[in-house]
Amino acid sequence: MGQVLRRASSGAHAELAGYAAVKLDPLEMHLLDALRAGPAGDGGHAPEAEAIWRAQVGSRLCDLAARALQSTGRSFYSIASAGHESNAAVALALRPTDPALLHYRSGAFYLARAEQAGRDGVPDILHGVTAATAEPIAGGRHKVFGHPDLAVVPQTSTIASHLPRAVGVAFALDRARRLGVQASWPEDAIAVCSFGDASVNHATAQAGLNTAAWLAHQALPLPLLFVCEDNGIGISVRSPSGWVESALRGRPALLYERAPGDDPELVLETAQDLAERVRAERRPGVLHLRTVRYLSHAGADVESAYRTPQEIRAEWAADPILATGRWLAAAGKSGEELAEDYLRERERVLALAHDAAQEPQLESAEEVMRPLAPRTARAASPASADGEPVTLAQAINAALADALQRDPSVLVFGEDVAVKGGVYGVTRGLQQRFGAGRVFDTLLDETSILGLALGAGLSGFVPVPEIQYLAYLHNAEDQLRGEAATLQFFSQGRYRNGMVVRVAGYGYQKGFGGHFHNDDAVGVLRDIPGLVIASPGRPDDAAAMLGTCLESARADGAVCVFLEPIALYHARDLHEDGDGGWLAPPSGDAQLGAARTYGDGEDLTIVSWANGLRMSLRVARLLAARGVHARVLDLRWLAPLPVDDLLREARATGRVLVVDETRRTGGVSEGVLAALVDAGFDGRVARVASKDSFIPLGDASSLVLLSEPEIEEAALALCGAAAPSKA
Ligand SMILES: Cc1ncc(C[n+]2csc(CCOP(=O)(O)OP(=O)(O)O)c2C)c(N)n1
Ligand SMILES: [Mg+2]
Repeated sequence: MGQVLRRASSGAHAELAGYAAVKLDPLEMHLLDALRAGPAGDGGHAPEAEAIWRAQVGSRLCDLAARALQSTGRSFYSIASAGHESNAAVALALRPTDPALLHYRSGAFYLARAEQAGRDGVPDILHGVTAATAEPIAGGRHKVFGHPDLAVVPQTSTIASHLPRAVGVAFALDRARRLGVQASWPEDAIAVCSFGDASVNHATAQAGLNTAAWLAHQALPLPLLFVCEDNGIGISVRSPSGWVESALRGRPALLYERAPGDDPELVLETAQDLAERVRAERRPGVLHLRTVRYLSHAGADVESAYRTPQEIRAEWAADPILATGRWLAAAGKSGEELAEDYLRERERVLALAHDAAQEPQLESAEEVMRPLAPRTARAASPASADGEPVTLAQAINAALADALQRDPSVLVFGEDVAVKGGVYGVTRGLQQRFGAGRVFDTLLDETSILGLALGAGLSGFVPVPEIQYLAYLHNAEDQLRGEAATLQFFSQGRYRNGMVVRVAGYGYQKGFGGHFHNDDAVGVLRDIPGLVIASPGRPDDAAAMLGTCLESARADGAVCVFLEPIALYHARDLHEDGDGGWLAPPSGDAQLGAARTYGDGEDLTIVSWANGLRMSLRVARLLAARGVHARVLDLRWLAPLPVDDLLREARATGRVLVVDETRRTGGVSEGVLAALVDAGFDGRVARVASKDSFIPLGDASSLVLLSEPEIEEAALALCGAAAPSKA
């Protein structure tokens, strides 16, 4: 029996050191006693039970090793999979190439899948626990389950935040096949995501489940297996009896099956049946896996504060390892053999834990940050050179058409983008031209729109989702911040989700719409590590910058936000009515992170972007008439800020006025001023910005938005010239 259940033995036995003495946990003692007491059956062969046993025991022992390491300060994260280990059977019901986005208690799933692929996953988990650089996916940045060769994509610890992405992965699977795009997964793969019972209530989980059902309701293919690992509790709060089932069962478009975690054989059978249906019918299903939770919520959680000892002990009888032991016993293993096997594996895992604690951790900020999505100074080859002069909206439309034409993996989607062509006509005609497979309307949920992009980007597409207004990005922001921007960081670039998120934003819509259509909150984007923020004001820049963003998404996996000034979409003129000064052919050159300079005035450098650029150019002309010669620097990129260009133009005049249409607090000008100070710029500096207010309806909007007279006044003051008369 030992031969059947043994893994390759580690040479680490010799280094057991202090860990050899780790006392048996009462949970282990119960397990061993119960195993030994069990009757042996008639004999036979149960290879799946053996594989499940190995994964379950390995996972449980990793949990216990994490505790032992924590007691000596060598573990940094000890949230256990203990009690959930029947999820190993779910892994066996799937293929090791099926993309998996796992719950933090899916350790046995991970080990079972690793073994399917011929890998011992125990060191992977232990290296995660000790934040060792040897950990195969995050390299010491987080304790996750993930591996590039196992199609296991690492997840953050933000509960349920991976469900919208999982929907996106499943969506991409069949869309890739339909469009002939090379996907990251086999054509007949299905996606799987697991999560806890309390997490079902989270808005993000609801978004994922709802979007899956919304797609399936329309008979769109969505091969996704949701696995709810229901231990009945979320930290200390119990899920109301029957609630999880009613919340998961109540969606007719989703298949639903439940399985008891203390019957791994039934879990396997149920998961196999359900996975087969999901695979064959290309429709989503929910496996409701009832489990127990051992070893408290996590390391620092004192379970006795909310559960009685009797209650805790009562769950020991439902130990999934014991259940698999009984399955094996029925196939002829003796209880003593099983107990011995457990103890031998215990010794091996503790030795590996000891080894893991000796492994190096990350040692420099540079090392930590290396896998952040790179912001390479790329520039797309300029689009059609000498076209007709067009508006900003037309230029973006042309650039999208160009991208769709050139690259079959580009997808354009969002609310109202397809049939209507966007609220402002920016995507008009694209669906007719490129088809509903590539340009499509989504449901009304920004979290799900970004989730589709996250999954599609991960699967080989270059998604271009649209967020209709900046104000509506905020309720979905974690999908960008916590998910999109972190993927390369937590996977050392082995998984990527390059995308270009188009967002319509900023104020100046002549009183229309109030705050929710005139939002200026870009601070929420500027601090996201690795995120690229492009914000063009002019048509030529917009086309070129969109091309650059797409190239960065494709080549570097860059996550780009393309922030479009609504008020300039249809602007034609710059100084006078009919001058056509804001029209330009949709060509140009826009290297990532490179600003653009207008004029060579030597008295003052005005630094701005988007609506502020147009206002600044207009003010510069007024200033010239008063003998003050300004040059205007269009930042164009809010992240990375074009610091070199900024310094060059600042030093050329010695005076800088930052014209910031966003709010004074948290606005872009704070970053510009800080960059000047950091670089030791010793000239004169001032800024003007919009007020720290939400933007009201009607004419009152002009009371809080930055105006041209304010810019002019500040410029003159900075240059020591007389202010214009207010007449
Ligand atoms: C968005 C978010 N809110 C709160 C938390 C803190 N938190 C971590 S685990 C957890 C409970 C989750 O319970 P459940 O979904 O049942 O999973 P379980 O831990 O029981 O497996 C909470 C509240 C979090 N990680 N993410
Ligand atoms: Mg729970």
